[in-house]
Amino acid sequence: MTTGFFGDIPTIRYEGPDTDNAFAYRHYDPDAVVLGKRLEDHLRFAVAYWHSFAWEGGDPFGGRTFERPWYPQDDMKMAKLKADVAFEMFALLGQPFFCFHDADVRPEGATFAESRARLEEITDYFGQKMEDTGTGLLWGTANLFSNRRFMSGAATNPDPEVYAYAAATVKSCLDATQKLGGQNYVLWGGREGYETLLNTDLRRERDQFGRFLAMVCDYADKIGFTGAILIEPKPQEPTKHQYDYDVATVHGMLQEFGLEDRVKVNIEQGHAILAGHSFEHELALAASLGIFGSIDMNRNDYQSGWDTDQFPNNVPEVALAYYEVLRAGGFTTGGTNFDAKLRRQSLDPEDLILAHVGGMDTCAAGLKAAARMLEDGKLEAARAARYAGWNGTDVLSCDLETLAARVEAQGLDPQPRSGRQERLENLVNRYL
Ligand code: XUL
Ligand code: CO
Repeated sequence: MTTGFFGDIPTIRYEGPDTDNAFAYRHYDPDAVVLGKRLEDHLRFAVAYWHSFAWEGGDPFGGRTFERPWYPQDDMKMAKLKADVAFEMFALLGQPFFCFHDADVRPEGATFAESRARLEEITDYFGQKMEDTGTGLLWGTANLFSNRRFMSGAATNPDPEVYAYAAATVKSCLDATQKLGGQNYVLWGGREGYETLLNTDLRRERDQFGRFLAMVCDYADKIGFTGAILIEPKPQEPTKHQYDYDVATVHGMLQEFGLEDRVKVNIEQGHAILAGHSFEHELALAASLGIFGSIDMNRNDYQSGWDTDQFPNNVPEVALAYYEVLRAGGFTTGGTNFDAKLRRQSLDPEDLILAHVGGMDTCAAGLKAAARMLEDGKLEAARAARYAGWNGTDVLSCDLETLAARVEAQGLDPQPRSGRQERLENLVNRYL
């Protein structure tokens, strides 16, 4: 028996690019083999529980626009109805994974102990449904930013009791993630940052953050959590300045705290744009630093300058992102989480389904284009050719004086060569 929430919306299947059926995949054929791997195993799609089921359609100028049978989200009966509907959607879409925060899945209790017990109850409820449907958990995480107790941060809060409360919260969420076989655990520094430097001790807050992260890793090791621990960089919003600004900043912090081999990153498209980078820049940098983990796939509205978390719909952009993912060897524990929400006028259950259908198709088309770029090899050959001069040279092991002497002795007069950017851009367009 189903909840009936999705009415007579059929299970979404692959029908190919020519179908006229809105409720079908045009590009996402989970079983199609690309570069020796099934598309489903490449993309590893996940639904973000918070945007799809907990967010009520509010914005800074107005409240809830959606009507859902599990509102108000204040008791466990509603939490279970929400879970029933969520798993119905995973099944309709054929989504292999989902992701959640504690706050998305259970109402907060009157005490911490009650909140924890409720999380455990819903964890068991999820566990049964995951077994029945074959859905996996891509990652779990803690919401350390919505409740007013976290208004000045969690690990970086000036109040040690909040730090302790955040630690207890992360422990309960790691336990839940472990119990559900989660493949990663994500820490997004929701309010780890500052609103004004005038009241902020940067050194102290940074040390708190480092200690907190080390504690999380130690506990993950202790309980035998074999998934990856991921930090999700974001430069600002909600705070004016977030400490996990971008991939480079996070890598610096990890090195500072000796955790660069233990912690990786979950990179979100919109956060990359807010930081003044492209998504592919953040992906390529993380891969080059050995900390690439997973992605949150959405898009920002390029006019708003805000993290609008829209479903992806731009194949060329997505293709460049997956090109970096494939160059990095593809996902291991990571995957493609749709940290994307409907627009607040998209009221209907079918909007929720079609948003995911479009997002998945965009990603599938992008990944296939990226695979063609890689398979053809022209882009990588051009990159290799650009650096060919370095093959067999000892320049990197010389000192300043040796090189100075060599330049004069050999009369070196290096001639500039074209970077051939337009040629490469034209080449990319051929695969799309
Ligand atoms: C916020 C954001 C979060 C994280 C998980 O911008 O992206 O939803 O993905 O806390
Ligand atoms: Co995100």
